[in-house]
Amino acid sequence: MFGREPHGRREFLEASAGVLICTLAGQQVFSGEEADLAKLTEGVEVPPKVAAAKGAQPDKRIAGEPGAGNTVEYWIQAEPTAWSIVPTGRDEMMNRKIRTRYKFTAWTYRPYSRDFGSPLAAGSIPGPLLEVEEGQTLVVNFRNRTSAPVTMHPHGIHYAEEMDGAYKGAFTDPGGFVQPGQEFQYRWFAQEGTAGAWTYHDHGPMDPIPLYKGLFGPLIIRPSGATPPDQDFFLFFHDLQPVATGLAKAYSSVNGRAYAGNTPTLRASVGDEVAFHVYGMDNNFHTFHLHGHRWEDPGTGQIIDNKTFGPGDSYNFTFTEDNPGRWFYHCHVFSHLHMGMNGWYIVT
Ligand SMILES: [Cu+2]
Repeated sequence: MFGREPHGRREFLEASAGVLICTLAGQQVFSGEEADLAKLTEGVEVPPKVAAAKGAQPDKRIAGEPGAGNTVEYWIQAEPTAWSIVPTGRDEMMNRKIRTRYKFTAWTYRPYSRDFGSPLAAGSIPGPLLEVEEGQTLVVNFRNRTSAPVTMHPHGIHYAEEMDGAYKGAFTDPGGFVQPGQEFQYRWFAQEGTAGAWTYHDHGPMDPIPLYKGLFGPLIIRPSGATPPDQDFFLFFHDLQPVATGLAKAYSSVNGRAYAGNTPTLRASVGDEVAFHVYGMDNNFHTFHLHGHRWEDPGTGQIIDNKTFGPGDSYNFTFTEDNPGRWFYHCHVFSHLHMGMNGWYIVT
């Protein structure tokens, strides 16, 4: 394991990892090459409560939950998806061709119709927007078609311990260890006081590698009866590292894509009420910077145009659009910016 040729410094910076041994998924792996999750899984013991449950579904309701009829239900399957990080093959910010490889097999949360009848969309990074109002129960029927135990763990919403979707070693509940081919029904309650933009992501025993491969998505809880803004943008800032992609180089990406023209091109019109929901979904701190604009930071009341956020954060702000043009949004950490963490915001 230790006899490898070291990468050159340039490669090291580009990969921001190189061949380092690090602990991921509770085991030591080379951060500079793709982790073999099926193989790593062989070394993981099935937790006792998971083995005892034999696939039976717990029915865990939160006190105060309304009855049936006030439930929003989704069918979501975790599955491998062929994914291109740079579909145009170009970086529009620097007007250049990308010459390194940028395709890999992602793991995605893919939405299906009732009872997993048929897919509603292609698998994507991030997964589908889960939408619910305060006072409603969110039920997610989850099926795992990847090669490792994975889960869905939500932020912000209210849930019983059994619905946490987190691996906890010997204390793991069945929802925290959904094995390949198995299903689990998560039940989460959007009680009063949970309104906001949140995330859901894998929190299984291989954490964080399945998340690094794309298993995360947005969850929004709106106040009851609230009208959505004219534009609602959900942007995940995250690295796609060799340990997750098998590619030689790391990409700094927004929603699984790198470089303007590949990352989401956002569009709005003057007068629109515009809401941004920006997430940190890797091991880094990022900033959100938007050209030609400024807004009141909800936390401090200051007028700003650049905001730092960290792993697991969701940063939310709104403004009324007043400035037409072709603008950039990007992370202001320069290495991230130039490894692809930038995109267009076009206002007409
Ligand atoms: Cu960044």
